[in-house]
Amino acid sequence: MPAANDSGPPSAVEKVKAESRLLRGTIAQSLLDPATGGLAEADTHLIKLHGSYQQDDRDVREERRLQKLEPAYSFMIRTRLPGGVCTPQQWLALDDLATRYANHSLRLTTRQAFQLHGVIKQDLKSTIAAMNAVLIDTIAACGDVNRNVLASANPLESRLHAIVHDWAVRLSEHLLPRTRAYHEIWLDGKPVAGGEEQEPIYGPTYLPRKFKAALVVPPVNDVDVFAQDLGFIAIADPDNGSALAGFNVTAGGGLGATHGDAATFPRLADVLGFIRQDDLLAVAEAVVTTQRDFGDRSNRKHARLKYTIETLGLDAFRQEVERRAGVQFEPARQVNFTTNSDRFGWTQDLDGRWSLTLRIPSGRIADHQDAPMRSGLRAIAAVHSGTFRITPNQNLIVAGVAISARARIEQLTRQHGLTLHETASPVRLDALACVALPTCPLAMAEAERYLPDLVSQIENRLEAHGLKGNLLGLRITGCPNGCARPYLAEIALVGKAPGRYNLHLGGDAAGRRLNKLHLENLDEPGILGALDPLFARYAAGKLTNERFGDFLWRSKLI
Ligand code: SRM
Ligand code: SF4
Repeated sequence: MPAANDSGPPSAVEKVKAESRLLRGTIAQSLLDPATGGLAEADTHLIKLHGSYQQDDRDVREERRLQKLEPAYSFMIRTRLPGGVCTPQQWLALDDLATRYANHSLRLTTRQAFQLHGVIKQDLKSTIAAMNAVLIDTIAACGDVNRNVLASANPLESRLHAIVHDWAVRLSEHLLPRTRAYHEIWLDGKPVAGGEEQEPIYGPTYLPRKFKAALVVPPVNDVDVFAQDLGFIAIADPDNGSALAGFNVTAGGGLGATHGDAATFPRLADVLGFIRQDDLLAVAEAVVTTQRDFGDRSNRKHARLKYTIETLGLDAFRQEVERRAGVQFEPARQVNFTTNSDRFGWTQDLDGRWSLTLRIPSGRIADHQDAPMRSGLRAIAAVHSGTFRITPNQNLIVAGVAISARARIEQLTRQHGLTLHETASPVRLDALACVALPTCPLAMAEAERYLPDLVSQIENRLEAHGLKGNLLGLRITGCPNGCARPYLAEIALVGKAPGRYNLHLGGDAAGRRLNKLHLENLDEPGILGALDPLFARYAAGKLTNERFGDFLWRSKLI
């Protein structure tokens, strides 16, 4: 095997990690510094591995600059929640923290986690400690480590879902950092004596870049497995559909890109082959350590596993993983994915109980005048005895509802405007938007705040062409980093500048195909003007049940 793929000296972040004493840095001191609402520069990198980002309110950034004030610093906190499952008690605790310390909203993310926004430095420790008190941690939710592990959303749906969910939890635990820094800083844990601690999987500088893993149960590809660094596609036993034969393993997916930099690109994962389920942890660890040793530590824009695989070559990468894991990949098994969307409304679980999938626009749980969603979910949590499950499409499943409780929960959803799953158009139900402004420092344009209006405009155009009830996947992000996985959507808008977007077209309905850049730097009239004639062609020429993205490719319109 060739040596690591570094293209120059280690990046500044590598130096920060190396000098951090396993993620301690000076975070504890930074938290106590009254002179600023922010952290010391090096600590802003390290705190990500503890599950938090320093941000500032971009809506008031310029005003504060003119007043010669420092930016309005606050912190986003992200949970680690393998497969997105929490209890009603945990829900109520997070909801309470949103009121006490954050901006009165909870944000469900595209990786089945919660985010709190707007927590000030003085409240950071209390908030993280309160989360841990209800057994929700934030370690490794962000930063250069394995992040929250995704799993197909409803473990109660079949025995296979339950097995796969258990594997997601085991994988997440297996790849957790072993440093005690988190406990020392946030939970008043006793300091560890020098030399006692080790990071057996990561080593002292962790990974070159973020790392993401997902497990999926076909035919629903809700986790968008081909967008992940590492994926496990569950293969049912051919003789017993509720038993797990093993997994097809995928590697090297990733979506982040930079406008105008052809060396960065979205990439679908390759399939490495099939493994037995007992080999999952060994294979995962081998992929992680291969990336640890061969990933580019000099250029962070070239440091994800997808670039490591491009540089090494897929065969060499596969052989290295086999050697490290002591596992030979068998030929991949046949798999069929039909959709990457959620299925809304009530479904019955394996054990006879019921689950209700609710549409949460952009995953934002807040009280709006016409839809007091947060209050509604709090009321549901107070009477619910099952679990809540966040989907990778930012929606929410009220899971494991006893038949006797169904009517009460149904009534609460109606009282609180949680009924979009019954009233919204297919395009509105499926649409994803990343957070973007005002909290995301990388946003070039609006996403979450623009989505409702944008969808209304697109609904009008669809209706004009008789396509009102059509299924259509729309995703929007405020920059090319891809947090709402836009490059897999039939229609995607990727922020370029305030009010301006690149238009990508042609993803499929199941997250197996990247879309294509169609037009650049469009304002809203430009976007609608580009889509309108394509909708007209689609209405006139589509085959029965043919999706818009498929039609565009077949008709050579993109
Ligand atoms: Fe993301 C950075 C939000 C899922 C690719 N992402 C960010 C940051 C932290 C901005 C920053 O670095 O300062 C955003 C915080 C905004 C805010 O105010 O909350 C952010 N990403 C999100 C979330 C909340 C979007 C959402 O609307 O749900 C998702 C949180 C997931 C979680 O719970 O862990 C989120 N981000 C994703 C995904 C989708 C996925 O993982 O399936 C991707 C594309 C897949 C991938 O990683 O390739 C994604 N986020 C990025 C990137 C580009 C990485 C790259 O390889 O270039 C960045 C920028 C970076 O890392 O430098 C980024
Ligand atoms: Fe921020 Fe860009 Fe991610 Fe949107 S896609 S949350 S704008 S980093």
